[in-house]
Amino acid sequence: MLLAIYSSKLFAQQHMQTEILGNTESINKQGNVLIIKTKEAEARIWVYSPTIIRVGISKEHSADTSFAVIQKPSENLDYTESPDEIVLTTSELKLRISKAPLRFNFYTLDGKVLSEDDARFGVNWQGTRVVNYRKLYKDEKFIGLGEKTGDLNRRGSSYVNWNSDVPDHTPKSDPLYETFPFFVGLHGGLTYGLFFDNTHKSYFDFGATTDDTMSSFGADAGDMNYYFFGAQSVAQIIEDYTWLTGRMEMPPLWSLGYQQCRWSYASAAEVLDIAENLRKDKIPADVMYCDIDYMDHYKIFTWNKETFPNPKAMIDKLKAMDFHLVTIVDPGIKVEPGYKQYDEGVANNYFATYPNGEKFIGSVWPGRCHFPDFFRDDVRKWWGASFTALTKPGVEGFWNDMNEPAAWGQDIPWMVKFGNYYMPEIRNAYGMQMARATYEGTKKILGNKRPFVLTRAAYSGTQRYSAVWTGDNSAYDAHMLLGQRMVNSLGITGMSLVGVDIGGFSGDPTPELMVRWNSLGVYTPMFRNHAAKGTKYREPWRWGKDNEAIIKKDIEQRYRLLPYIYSSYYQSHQTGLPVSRTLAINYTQDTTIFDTKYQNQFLFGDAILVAPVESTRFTEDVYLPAGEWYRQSTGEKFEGGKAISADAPLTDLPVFIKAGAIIPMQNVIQSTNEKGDGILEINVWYGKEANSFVYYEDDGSSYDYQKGAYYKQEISFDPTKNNIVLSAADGSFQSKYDKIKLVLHGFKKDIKVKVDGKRVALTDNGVIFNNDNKIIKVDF
Ligand code: MIG
Repeated sequence: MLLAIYSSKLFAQQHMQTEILGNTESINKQGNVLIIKTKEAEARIWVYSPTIIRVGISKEHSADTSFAVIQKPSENLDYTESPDEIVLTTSELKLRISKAPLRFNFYTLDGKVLSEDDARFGVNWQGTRVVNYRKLYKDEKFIGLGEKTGDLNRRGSSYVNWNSDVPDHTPKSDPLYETFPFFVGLHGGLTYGLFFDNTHKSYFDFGATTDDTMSSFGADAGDMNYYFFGAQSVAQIIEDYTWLTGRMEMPPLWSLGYQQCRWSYASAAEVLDIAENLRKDKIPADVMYCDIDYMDHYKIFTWNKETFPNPKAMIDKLKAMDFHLVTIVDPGIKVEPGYKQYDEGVANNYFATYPNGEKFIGSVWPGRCHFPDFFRDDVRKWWGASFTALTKPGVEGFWNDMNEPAAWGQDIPWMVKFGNYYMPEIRNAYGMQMARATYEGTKKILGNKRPFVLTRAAYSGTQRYSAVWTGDNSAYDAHMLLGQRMVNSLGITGMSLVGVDIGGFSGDPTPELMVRWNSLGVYTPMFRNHAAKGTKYREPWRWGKDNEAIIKKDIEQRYRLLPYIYSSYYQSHQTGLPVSRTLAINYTQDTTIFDTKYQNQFLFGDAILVAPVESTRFTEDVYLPAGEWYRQSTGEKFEGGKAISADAPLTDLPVFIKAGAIIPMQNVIQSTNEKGDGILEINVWYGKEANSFVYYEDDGSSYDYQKGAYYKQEISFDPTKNNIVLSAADGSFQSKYDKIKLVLHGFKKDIKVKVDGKRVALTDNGVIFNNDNKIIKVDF
């Protein structure tokens, strides 16, 4: 008898159990939360906004914390109850909850299905592992998840989130460095979003392995905690998601210029030499980087006394040439008594430990290292204050690397503790918390100056603190295209300021690939040339005179476009809409844009369509969505809704302008410090439909814009009224452009133009007038 009980226990231990969320046992409203209990778990439902409903299903209801979410639920919670179901309604959405078994099904107000639980399996557990199976619709597509390999449409693919250092990853590798558990589903002409806010190792399957009947998402542990977004456009879903998780502040203008990096410029002399060369060859640039070799034995917050003997003198010289310096920091603090950060960290118990309290040691660049516990407020403050070692001599940008966190061997023991958390619970948020510490600390030190922070590892919400780049890519064409898809995908998940290593980190690009990739870099939100140790030098003049001329011309175009780009960042700051936008944002229902042939194309800001092209191809099929388009370089006009064959020589990436576009530009300057000729060139491309653009400007470096020191002007084009109107500017900032030049593209040849009622002659299709900060009306 005893033996029988004993062996059945053993049996239970050896075999995994599956528990499926069962029947409702009680329903309770407590304030603004609806609580539904079943035998297995407890579900809580909150309404965050009319288009955002949160469902939290938990076995134990641990503390309700989030690294991502910055909003509180609303007070509204309206529902009705019948014997079979609970129906929760907002002004935009309906959530029908079936009671037995407990399942969650979302509809539009007029009853169209957005997303339903799989009636059989819904939410279920195996041990601590929790999964939600949802119905998969025949035509359903999926986009999102941020930095992921694969196609734009993620249908038929599965992914894992587990922040990892993956040098030499391929266009198929997964997981990579960052975790953004947010996707958008598209079916039947409808849209919805879903954010699974759980930092454990997580899993998404978009019909890859369930005979095309279910999609699923889940995690190794933690709650089934998700936010459902029911807005009926991808742009509105992104706006809602970034309302929930935060938006970026205005970036320093200099960070939008050309950035020159290498692992590593080995000495102050070399850094200065590269900067001087950029100026000598008149290649516009704003940023130089120091990678890990500027440090003394890779000790964070130190300088190598031999190779960088006088950092301030070096940075002063860079500043005199209008360069800003970004330096790298890694999380690993070298175990070395006498080293300030080590001593302070040990004295205050700032480092991660084993369960017995012993400090964890992992090996990285400095050798044996401890790892700061960035989940603690006091540790973040300490880390942030340490940046004075870099800010004192004048560093203004802070590059956070290796924060997955990486250690040689790559698998930090799961029993390592960060405060009360074991590593697997929060690994995916470590990099984000490091970037947060860096951002909050340097912002405090720099006073009213905007720091630039760049991080490799990230979690949802990182846009509040930092830019990201896509890690160690490689110098071949497929990687260039993959990088573009990742940039576009990161944009869906709230990350607007995003870059890839232009040229490919590992390996050596051919001159053609370098030139091509640089021309794509013009239209990459963050434009940084970077390369690994051991590769050939990558700077614009290393490719022969002819190639240098192309690279230079393309970088000049980036600087010409900065007024448009900066205004696009203002949109990201205001609405969360990214600067690089997959066509799935504006042309969601056009199935052709998901064709793998066209899936890398994107809109850069509102109106510039860019088609990435491999370096070995000199004509390319480009799909132009509905509407009319102009080739930027030739002005040739095309009817959209079809693919065209576009010339694509290395000198001319296929770039198209949407009819009706309003694109503010400026003359070529060598850096964002330079004032230029004082003329804001507003390009209007004729179209049949009215359009408007919000032009935005501020000092580009301080937070005064948050107190009204900006210049904001609406520019509208109306072909039915034959006019273009510039509104008076909003805000207290004085524009740096004292003249405006209006340039008309695609208008009738013999057009007559009046500015504020007075006839003026067109020169080079343009009219020029003073920027007196009053309404200006141009009739044509
Ligand atoms: O183990 O700092 O992704 O951009 O140049 C490699 C050296 C560490 C990885 C980063 C890369 C950087 C490199 N780092």
